[in-house]
Amino acid sequence: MSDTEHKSKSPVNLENPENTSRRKFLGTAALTGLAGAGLATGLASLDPVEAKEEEEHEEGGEHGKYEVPPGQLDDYYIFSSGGHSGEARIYGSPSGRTIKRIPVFNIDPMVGWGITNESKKILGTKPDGSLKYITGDTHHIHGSYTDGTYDGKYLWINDKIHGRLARIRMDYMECDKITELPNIQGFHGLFPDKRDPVDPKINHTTRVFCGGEFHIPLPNDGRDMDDPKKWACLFTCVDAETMEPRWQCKLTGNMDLIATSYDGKLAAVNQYNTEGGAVYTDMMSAERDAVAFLHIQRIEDAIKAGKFVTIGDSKVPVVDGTKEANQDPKTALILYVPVPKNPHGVNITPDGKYFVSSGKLSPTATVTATDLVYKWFAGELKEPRDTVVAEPEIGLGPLHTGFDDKGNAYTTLFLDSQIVKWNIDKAIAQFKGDKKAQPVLDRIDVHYQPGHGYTSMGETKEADGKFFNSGNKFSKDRFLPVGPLHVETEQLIDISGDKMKLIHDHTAYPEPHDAIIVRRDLVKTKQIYSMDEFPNAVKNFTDSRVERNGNKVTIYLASVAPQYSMMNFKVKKGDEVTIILTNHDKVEDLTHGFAIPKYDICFIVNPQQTASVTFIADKPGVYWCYCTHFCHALHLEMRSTMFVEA
Ligand code: RUQ
Ligand code: CUA
Ligand code: CA
Repeated sequence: MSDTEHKSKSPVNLENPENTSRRKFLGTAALTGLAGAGLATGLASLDPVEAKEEEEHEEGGEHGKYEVPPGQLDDYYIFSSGGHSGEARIYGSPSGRTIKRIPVFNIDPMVGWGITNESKKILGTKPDGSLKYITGDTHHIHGSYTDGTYDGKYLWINDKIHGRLARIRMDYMECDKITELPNIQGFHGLFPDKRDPVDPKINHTTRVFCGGEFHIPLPNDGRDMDDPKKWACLFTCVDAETMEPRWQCKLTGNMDLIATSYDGKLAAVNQYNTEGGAVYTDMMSAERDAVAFLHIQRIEDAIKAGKFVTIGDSKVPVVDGTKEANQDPKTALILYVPVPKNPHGVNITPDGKYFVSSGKLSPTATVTATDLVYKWFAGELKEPRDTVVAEPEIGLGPLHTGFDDKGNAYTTLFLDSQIVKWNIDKAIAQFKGDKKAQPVLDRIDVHYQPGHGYTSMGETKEADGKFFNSGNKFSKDRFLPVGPLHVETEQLIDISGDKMKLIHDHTAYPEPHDAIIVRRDLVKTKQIYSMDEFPNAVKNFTDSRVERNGNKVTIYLASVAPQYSMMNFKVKKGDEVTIILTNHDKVEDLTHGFAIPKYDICFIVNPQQTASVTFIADKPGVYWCYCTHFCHALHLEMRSTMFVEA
């Protein structure tokens, strides 16, 4: 691609940010039926040709400035969800290079996730030993906090399909625990608390909050199937260390995304289906839905006081957070703040003062003040809406908001295919009646239909105002055509100046949602395992052996490039065979693989790691076990032979 072509793809017509032609076109189409029809028209009307024309009069771009030359490292990690691939991903930023894919809910034969006994134990199995689920849908990934910023210990990520929460330990960047939440379908938003909600001395993450999006009968065992009025959604609090659910709370309406306050005391959730609708027309019937604020200490006090029920087989206490049960602010567990219909996204400003939720079907963002939320809980405000301090019009289809360090917000506009930069103080002034206040400062086109957007360190008190990443849901013409399935576009935007500048596009295999941008100095990984972490490690080469116990056979194997510790081993047809392999290489990056043809075995062992597999030797014959991971000049020769005697 030539230099001029690069340049033509940079920032937008800023002369009159409110009125670019495409925006107008889409805007009118979308507004004609802001709900269902509008969404459809807005999408269909954006054809690549029209978008190209729009770019002709764009200018700017200092591409080289952001390049990460060969041998240089990126300044940031981006930890991203992988959508219905079921995985998590790590990119470097600003380069956009993919550094790692972390299998979580999916199977990954490269590393052996879902194949080794260790990973199966984390994933969960049926009584016959096969995996309970092989699918997952990750949307939201967030890190653990100490003192309001990332401490590099854990990441948490959701599985929307089966209602599971997974934890990734950040030293090895591997999933170490998965918890299935009871009585949940459509587990969508999650957020860790930023400090203990109850004990002010504990200034790090202690709990992870999980929102339930789909109403279901409680318990979902065949009862109440014809009576959606009885279905409900639960909010779940999971212990950050043990990963056990601590409690659940029943809400009126559903939960979409979650944000937590910097003082640890509040969790906010946006609700698009306060109607409790079972079909989408019902879900859009109310003019207003809500952002709900959960008072964590009051909920936990209620549990201590025994005011809870349990549901079905679950032992987890469930408190009643419904509207009817929480009329008196002074005792209410939850504040429901009405906001324009079907909101999406809720995010807190880095100074902790405001929660911002977007309209989705309304061209507005709603700003709620944290201190006013506490005033409501103290009984000092008349109406829940009195906590709202601004509701600026920002554009069509607003979804997610990121923040810089200067009091500005950056919101993705799905229908407009833009990012809008707006100032929170100006929005508040406008809401108070200042007619001259212009909250919207800038707009930039993105390609196309952005879903998530997030800023560098923007979910911490150390927001640095350098970058915004736009996670676009449609790439259309941005990359070489590869058949019907398009890759997604992630676009990096420089937000350090007055005007946003598009830096580059990178591809993302479908389909990332939320992500966080973390300064690299906050992440400290270990490059080599410690052999002691594996109770089953084959610690000495001389420990290599075949051990038989009835028809159960254990093969103790070790590896040092380019060989396995046994040239061959023998088992009998019908044996249950467990192979334990410890990699004795200590050199960083010296990973070995282990594959057995026809037995569907493939996994790796990183330096000093132990992994094991168990299978039934049901096919007699000679089977070459070989190293799959390039490790040595004699990598192809690195083999062992399994003889299965008939
Ligand atoms: S939600 S755009 Cu999970 Cu916005 Cu993905
Ligand atoms: Cu060991 Cu390749
Ligand atoms: Ca609704």
